Amino acid sequence: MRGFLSELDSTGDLRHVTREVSAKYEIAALAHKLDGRPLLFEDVRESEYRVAIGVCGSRALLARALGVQQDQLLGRILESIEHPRPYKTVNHAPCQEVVEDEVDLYKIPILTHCERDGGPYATAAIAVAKDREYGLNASYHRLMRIGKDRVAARILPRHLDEFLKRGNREVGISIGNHPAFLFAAAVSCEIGKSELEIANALREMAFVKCGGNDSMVPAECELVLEGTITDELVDEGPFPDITGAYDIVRKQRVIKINRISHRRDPIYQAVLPGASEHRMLMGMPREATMFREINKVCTCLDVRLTAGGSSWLHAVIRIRKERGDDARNALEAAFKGHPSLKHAVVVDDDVDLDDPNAVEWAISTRVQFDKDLLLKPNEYGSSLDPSADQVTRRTCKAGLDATLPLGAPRDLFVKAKIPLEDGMKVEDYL
Ligand SMILES: [Mn+2]
Repeated sequence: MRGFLSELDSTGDLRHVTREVSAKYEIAALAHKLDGRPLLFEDVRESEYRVAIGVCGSRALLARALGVQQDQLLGRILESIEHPRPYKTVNHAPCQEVVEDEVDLYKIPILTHCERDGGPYATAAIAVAKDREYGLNASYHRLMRIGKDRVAARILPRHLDEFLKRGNREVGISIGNHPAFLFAAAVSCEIGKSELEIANALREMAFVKCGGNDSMVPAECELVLEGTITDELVDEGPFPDITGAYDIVRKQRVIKINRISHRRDPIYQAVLPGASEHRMLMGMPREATMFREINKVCTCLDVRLTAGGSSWLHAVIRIRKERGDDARNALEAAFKGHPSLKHAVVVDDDVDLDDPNAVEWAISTRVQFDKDLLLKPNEYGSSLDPSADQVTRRTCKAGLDATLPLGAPRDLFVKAKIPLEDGMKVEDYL
């Protein structure tokens, strides 16, 4: 992460906050006002650490971190998921420069974000666990600090949970990571496929073994919490999820932290819940899987999970229409590529899917609802949609075909062009 922050500094894209701020609400409040922009807080009242937030807060930042153009992102991501690359390991690593004599989580500026939060929460914590057969797995777990050496961890029934059932309790929790690792850890792939290798395929990076267990963490990360997942259950939450609305309180496991190591002059990293960084990291891997599925049935040019749909529930799909049923097939494929998807609109290649007004324009001028609306009642949907049945997760999904019928008189549907506008510089006139 530190190298990427320097790159951002070199172009003036990292905002430094030198004024003293509190880890309780104040950092979250400013980060919320400046959503999407990377910030470095240099003077935190409660801690010696600096705090970075929003490091990967936009597509432009992720593209820059991975060294690709924005329109190549989804392709690059799919390539790394399909062709993970074995990484180098090192014996000495910056993240182990300083080993704390005593574990004390109160020295770390774990932020308190929102009004009703159950406590201070680590939001950019990536836990790496090891299994003899499956190898190393990396996944995000929000961690609520409940003591000097204890956190409550939200562990969904996914890979870490499966590792636990197989008797693997030791984790290396990495905080302060390069966008490539932040992104790779957010990818959902099959068990046994290592997110560490996906990260290394996105951008070469080395890993180091933890000092007190057999897990591995990125050598260049800022801070490592080595812990043991216990059987003790405590109330975890409330805490907001990707939609920005509060998630319920659940009984979750306690992780006992046994060892803390970090870089000299460490930087703690946070992701603001529900903000653009959270939405991008969680949503973009699903854009990639939708992109893959839709391209199996037609020519898909790009996919967006929209900001208004929390980068999770609503999508816009841009296709080059070649057959009459392309849009319908694209919708079905999108629901397959992202099972939590609730609503999708398919547009033609002349519509800018990053402009909500352009998408609405396509809906307003190209849709006849009796023919173009696909309703899918009683589907299994997202747990994050409060309007879905909260017990069964049943929901009604909808797709909209906002593409022109093949053979429609295109002249009636495209925007009129003003001849001199392309290449015109407004500065030459004002
Ligand atoms: Mn996994």
